[in-house]
Amino acid sequence: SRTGEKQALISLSDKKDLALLGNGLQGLGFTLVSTGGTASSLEAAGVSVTKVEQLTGFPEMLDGRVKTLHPKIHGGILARRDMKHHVEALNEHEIGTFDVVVVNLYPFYDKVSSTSGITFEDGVENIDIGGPAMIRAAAKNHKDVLVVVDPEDYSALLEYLKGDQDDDMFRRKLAWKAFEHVASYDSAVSEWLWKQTGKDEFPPSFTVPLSLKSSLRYGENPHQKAAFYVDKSLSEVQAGGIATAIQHHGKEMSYNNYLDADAAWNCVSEFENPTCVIVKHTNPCGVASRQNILEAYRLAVKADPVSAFGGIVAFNVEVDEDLAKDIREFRSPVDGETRMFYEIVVAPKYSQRGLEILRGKSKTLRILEASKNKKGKVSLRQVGGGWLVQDSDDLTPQDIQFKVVNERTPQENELHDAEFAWLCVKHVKSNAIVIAKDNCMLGMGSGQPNRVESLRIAIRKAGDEVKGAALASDAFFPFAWNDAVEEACKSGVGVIAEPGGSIRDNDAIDCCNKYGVSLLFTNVRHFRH
Ligand code: 93A
Repeated sequence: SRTGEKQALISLSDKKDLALLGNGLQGLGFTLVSTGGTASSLEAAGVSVTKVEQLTGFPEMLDGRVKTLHPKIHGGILARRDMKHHVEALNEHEIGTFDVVVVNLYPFYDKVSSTSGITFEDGVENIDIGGPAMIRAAAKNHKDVLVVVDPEDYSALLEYLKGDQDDDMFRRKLAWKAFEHVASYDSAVSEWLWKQTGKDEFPPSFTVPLSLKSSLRYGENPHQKAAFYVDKSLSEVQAGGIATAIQHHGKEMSYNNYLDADAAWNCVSEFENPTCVIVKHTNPCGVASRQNILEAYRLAVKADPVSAFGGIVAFNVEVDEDLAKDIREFRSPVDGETRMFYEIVVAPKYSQRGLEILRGKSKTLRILEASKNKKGKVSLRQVGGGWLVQDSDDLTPQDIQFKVVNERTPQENELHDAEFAWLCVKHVKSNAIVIAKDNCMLGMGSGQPNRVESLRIAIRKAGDEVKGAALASDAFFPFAWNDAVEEACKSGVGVIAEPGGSIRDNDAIDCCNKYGVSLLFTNVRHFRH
């Protein structure tokens, strides 16, 4: 090969749209140089190609570990075209330049996170060395080399090459994307290696490879810029949750929409029976489980129709025709007239008719189809100058013992109500109080800086139905007499569930004995700050 000839270097694991790329480049007069597998695929697509080994005079060796690591490749990428002695060196060693480098890497994260599992040796073999070297070299020399790592960019590349305008910003953008590709790749490798040291507990490796999913119109408020990133450390099959949800209809998701949809989806996903959760500002304001999901939906709205208006409605079962009709038509229990309005509906599935009907409710209603969140992930929160990391709160009532600590043994149904309230309270911002009965949340108090205030709000919302209901508190009661426990007892609840552990636990026990209320200690706290 001679300098001056237009050459493109192509080495791809993901061969998507390779024919389009190869034919496009060939049509533009490029000579294509490729590694073994890529060369075979190009030939199969009718594109003529020079093998890397023909260029280097070396075979691909060491089981492919050394394919492209050669001065004839790297010299051709890295040489500065504007420096005389660089050009002279190329001529002296008969090295041709590359104007285009298209590489994507061994599918490392899919391999190591595949459910079938792979051996340590296989994992190591999947660490790509030559690919990142070419990508980094081309990105460094982006002034003269166009570097592409994403099949989505093939058309833009070909369009660019067809034109005769040079555009530094286009080149820089490709270089940025190239380094991002390599960085997230290396993050995945380091995270996996960290786990192989047996230290997959804490602290976890901090290289969460992120990839930009979309820019958002704005953040929490219109004057804040915002964007949404997805966690690339999991393969698509493994990743669940709101980040991978499919949007079938409606206005673009906003920053707050993502937060609220996440809260609603996380909460509803925890219930076994058909359940509806309605969320407002990340707090559930209505939760109900019923064998009949229509009933559950109506009860969840009725729990607090004022809050539910404009909320996020989540289901853990399919939205079928009947349910969709009800979501469309149901009138606010506040005035019996106004149709309920929602920002988002989230569900694991929609029947075809169900989806059609919901689409007809409004142009803006966002309809999301989500798959279950994976347990055992870490949660990250930002504070000024740093990040806090913790295991996600995966405990459910099934993992917890509800221990009766006073004289009154609760009825079977009261115990069940306490467990239901417990699952709800876990998803409410602290200080959190939930009152529930018969698989339905009747009232909740959230986010108040003292527990008594949250309790009063919950009792007020539950109204007359509080009698005989279960009350759950996300943390223990610091005081009992003339305080939250006594107010709860006086309201008429039948059972109280709380973690216990206060130095005044005995006051809480005595107080519940006096009023004939059952007291359960869970030994587990569900703060949510
Ligand atoms: O084993 S490597 O790290 N050694 C290399 O020299 C090398 N050069 C390219 N892997 C290398 N590659 C990778 O091979 C590329 O990143 C690409 O993902 C893959 C393409 O191989 P093939 O064309 O044989 O399918």
